[in-house]
Parts: sequence; C-alpha cells; structure tokens
Amino acid sequence: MSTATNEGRGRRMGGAAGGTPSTAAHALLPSPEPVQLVDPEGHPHPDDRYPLPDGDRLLGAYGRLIAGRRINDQANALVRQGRLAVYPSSHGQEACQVAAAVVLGDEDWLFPTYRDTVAVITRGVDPLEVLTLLRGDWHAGYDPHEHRVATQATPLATQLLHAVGVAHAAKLRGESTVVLAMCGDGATSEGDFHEALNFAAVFHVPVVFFVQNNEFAISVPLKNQTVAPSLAHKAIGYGMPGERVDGNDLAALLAVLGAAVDRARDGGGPSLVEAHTYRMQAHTNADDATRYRSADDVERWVLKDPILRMRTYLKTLDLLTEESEQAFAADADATAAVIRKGLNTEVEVNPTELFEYVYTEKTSQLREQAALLREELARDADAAAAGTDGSMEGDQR
Ligand SMILES: Cc1ncc(C[n+]2csc(CCOP(=O)(O)OP(=O)(O)O)c2C)c(N)n1
Ligand SMILES: [Mg+2]
Repeated sequence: MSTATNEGRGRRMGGAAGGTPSTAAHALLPSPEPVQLVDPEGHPHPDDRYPLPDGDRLLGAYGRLIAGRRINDQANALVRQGRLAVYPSSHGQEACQVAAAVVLGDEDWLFPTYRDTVAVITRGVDPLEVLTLLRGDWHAGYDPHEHRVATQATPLATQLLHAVGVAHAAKLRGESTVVLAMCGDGATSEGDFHEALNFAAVFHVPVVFFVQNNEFAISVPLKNQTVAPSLAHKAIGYGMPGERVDGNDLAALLAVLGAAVDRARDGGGPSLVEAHTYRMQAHTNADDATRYRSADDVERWVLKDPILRMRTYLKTLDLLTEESEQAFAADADATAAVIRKGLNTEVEVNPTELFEYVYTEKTSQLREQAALLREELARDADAAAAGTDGSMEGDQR
C-alpha cells in the first residue's frame, strides 16, 4: 500500500510552501486562538502575521458597519409591520458581513446565504432588489451577474458547491477571479460542505470558505453540531489551511479574509476562515430564542459588539470625528429610508410568473399546475366583475 501523502502542498495563509511533511501539515492548522487585532475595549492587539489595515480602510469599512446595523434594524421593523415575510438578521455579525464584501474586487464572486443580506448590499446590490426575496415576491430580486453576487441560498451549503464550480471555471479560463463562499456553523454538518471543500482542495481552486460561527443553528448549539477543536480545524482534513478570527473585530476580519483572498488569487488554492461571532437575535421572527438560551449569554456578547470597539479604536486614533460620525449616520438613515419607502409601496405581482424562468421547457406537471392557476385567476376576475366571491358551487377551497 502506498504511504504517499500530499503533505507539503498546502501553505499557511500568506505563508511559504514546503517544509518537512510534519511542518507542512502543521502549517495548515489554524491559530490556537482566533486572530484579534482590536480587542473589545478598542485597544490594538498587534499580531506579527496580520498587519492592522490602514486608517482609511478601517474608517470606510466602519461606515459600512453603521449602515449594516441600520439595515438590520430597519428590516426587523418591516417584518413587524408585515412588510417583509421574514428577516434572518445579522445583528452583531455586521463586521463579518462588511469584511466579506469589501475584501473582494469587482472581478470576484460572492456566494451568500439567507443571513447575508448586509454583505450583499455592501457589495453594491440595490437594497430593494435584495429584500424582494424576503418579501416573497421573487426567488431573487437582483441579477447575480451585475455585481457578481449569487442568489442568497436558503438550502444549507448548496451555494458552496456552486461557488467551487465558478472558481473552477475561472481557473480553467485563466481568469484572476476569487470566489468567497459564506456559510454558517450548522451548514458545516452538511454533505455539500464536505463535497465542496474536498473538490476545491483536490482541484486547487481559488475559493475562500467563510464560516460565520454564530454558535447556533436555529436552536442547536455548536456543541451538538461538532466535537472538532474548531470549525477551522476541519480544513486540514481536506489539505487546505484553516484560520480562526474574532468575528466581531472588523480589523482582524479585513486582515485575515484579505490574506485568504490574496492567497487564492496568487494560485495558493482554497482556504477556510472561521469567524467566532454570535447570533444576537432569534434565528428569524419565526423563532423564540428565549426557549433555548439565557439572556445572560446574549448579554455577554453585547460587550463584544463590533461597532463599539471599532468606534473606540478609531476615536482614540483621531480618525473618527464628530462630523464623520454624523455623515455615516445620515448615510445609513438615507439607505433605511429608501428601504422603508420601497417596501411600503404595494407591488403588482403576477402569480403565473411562479412557473417562469426555471425550466427552458416546463414539465407536464408544471404546465398542468399553471393551467389550473390561470383558470382560477380568470374565475376570480369574472367573480370580481360580477360582484360575487368567485367560488364555484360545491367548491371546498
Ligand atoms: C438542507 C437544509 N436543511 C435544513 C434547513 C433548515 N434550516 C434553515 S436555517 C438552519 C440553521 C442553519 O444554521 P447555520 O448554518 O449555523 O446558519 P445561521 O442561521 O446560524 O446563520 C436550518 C437547519 C435548510 N434550510 N436546508
Ligand atoms: Mg449558526
């Protein structure tokens, strides 16, 4: 039996290839503790491997953080007003959302989940087009090609395979595209997660898997999901480097994700970044988080809020002024106002569009269902014209 291994092929993020087999394997391992460059009190925390992003970059990203929080708050309010059917909020995870979007270039692709609305908007997609999905009007309200953002995936981990496919295609074409694929801690238990990571590693494709570990998959805590030392440790099993980062530290996220993207672009292959963060609110409005976790747990994470620490840090450096704070707040309010106005406008939806744009040729079942719907709509229209309720005699609908 051959004892050949692939040790030596992998590289630490931003590090050099090679070394003895054991050091090469070791180089794939994540840091023992999540990388942190700014602590929860706003103090810098230097790290030899990851330089702090410069002030302008941090300030710009901080502005997006403020907008992200505002978008989350606005969307939650619109759910309560019945204007959105559902909103999986990223409240508390905004640093992950912003960093995932801003580390990419125009030629790159982002593959988000249902929770990543803020990342999609930060990348430049029109907020109203993004929220169309969560209003229930369309499967996706935006053109994925316009900003190179795939549709937000609700079936867990499916987007990871699509992301690997796009990265593989880009590599075959000789393009410099990098793909960043997002998923949650729960999604790492899916078979698709395994298939995506294995394919990506074997074919050495330019993809960054970004896992937002917010400690819950609806009501299931991480300890019931895995007993691996961390989710980042899973990477070594596929032969790619893993890294852990403080998911509420915008500076660390920009540095670590930025290094992973550079590495992929330079031909270094895939890697996995796990961000340690926390889902501050319920899974969605359909969930009651008080049934499975304590208020004290949530309270502990309030102190680690990504906005608070970055504000303190930027103020200490005199990078954030009263005026720029006001400008960021005004900008965020303007985005929220656009969302409010747009979602308070009634849309005319055509229910028969439900059957369009999926298959080039509809299946016989879909043709039958579409015909039934058309008949029902015609009956309703006739009834409305005649002033009756539209139901047929004996109709049990
Ligand atoms: C294949 C699949 N199985 C189950 C579900 C139902 N489901 C929706 S969200 C969710 C939890 C996912 O948790 P995680 O991956 O940690 O992401 P988070 O919601 O915390 O961002 C589950 C089980 C689904 N959407 N898709
Ligand atoms: Mg989760």
